[in-house]
Amino acid sequence: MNRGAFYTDGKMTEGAIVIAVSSARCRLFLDGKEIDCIVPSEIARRQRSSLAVGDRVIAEPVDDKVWRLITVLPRRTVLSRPDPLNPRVERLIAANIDLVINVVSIKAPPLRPRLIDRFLIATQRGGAQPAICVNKIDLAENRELPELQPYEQLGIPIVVCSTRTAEGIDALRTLIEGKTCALVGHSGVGKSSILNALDARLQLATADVHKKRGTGRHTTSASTLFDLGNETYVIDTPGIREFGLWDITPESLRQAFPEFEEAAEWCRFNDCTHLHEPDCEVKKRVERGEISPARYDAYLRLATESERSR
Ligand SMILES: Nc1nc2c(ncn2[C@@H]2O[C@H](COP(=O)(O)OP(=O)(O)O)[C@@H](O)[C@H]2O)c(=O)[nH]1
Ligand SMILES: [Mg+2]
Ligand SMILES: [Zn+2]
Repeated sequence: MNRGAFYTDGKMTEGAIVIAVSSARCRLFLDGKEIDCIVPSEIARRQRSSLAVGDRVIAEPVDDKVWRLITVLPRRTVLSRPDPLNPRVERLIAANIDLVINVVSIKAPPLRPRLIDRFLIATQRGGAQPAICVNKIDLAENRELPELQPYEQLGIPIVVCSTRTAEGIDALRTLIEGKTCALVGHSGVGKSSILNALDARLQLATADVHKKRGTGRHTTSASTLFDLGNETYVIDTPGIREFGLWDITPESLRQAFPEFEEAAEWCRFNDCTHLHEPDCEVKKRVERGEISPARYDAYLRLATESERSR
């Protein structure tokens, strides 16, 4: 992994990684210690797009307690989405992640597989690998999950788990081992509970802990990176209701549906969008059930939507 390297007291130290970001400050992991770091105003001003959890940085000590951030090192991958208030602005969710795990739950909130398509696009565009984690399987009346079949066919790892029964937690551990991962998904699906199940030392607040205290629903308010040991890092993120499409072109949207690729070679037009052209092989295969109609529907919806937002 690409690490930050820098000098302290004339000796080189490596591995400063951003574990949390707040206004004008961030927390760093450095040589196994957590340190407080000042974010200079020119970086802070653009903070949402210029500094993220998972970033590797160069920093220098100000005194024995506080450090100052100097540079953010180039990123291997990013996970970003448009700023909800200004869709033209990219907002980073995490940086340098190997694996983005979309956590969904069987119930409370219910499984809405269509959101997975957007998540896949956002992941693919940022350069990380995707995975799907289906939590709360203890609440399932039926363990068959036909909705997830198209994703399984795409070769996306799917882990079914429950933090109540501990089913699937070991499989999840194997999946994330040695990687930097981000848990993303709706609030309430169990992201923080999964982190607690992976490492009991974390004791992160989850929804019902706060309910008992009567302080209302707890929501993880900012992304935080946790070191699970053995080069395994997991980022807990606040609930993300959906991934907006940021700066997406018709070509990049088509690339996000790799199952269309082979069929597209047989479309009458080279630049077929598979929306309204005659002799479109993609549409024919959808009719024959060879390409998942649910995935084609998702493509249709995303294509019309990105056309509108252009
Ligand atoms: N039945 C069931 N409930 C769970 C499971 N995992 C988490 N929960 C509950 O779901 C709620 C939301 O969990 P939380 O971890 O805060 O979700 P987050 O918002 O995604 O971080 C809490 O009340 C948890 O106790 C599970 O596997 N089964
Ligand atoms: Mg949470
Ligand atoms: Zn076509």
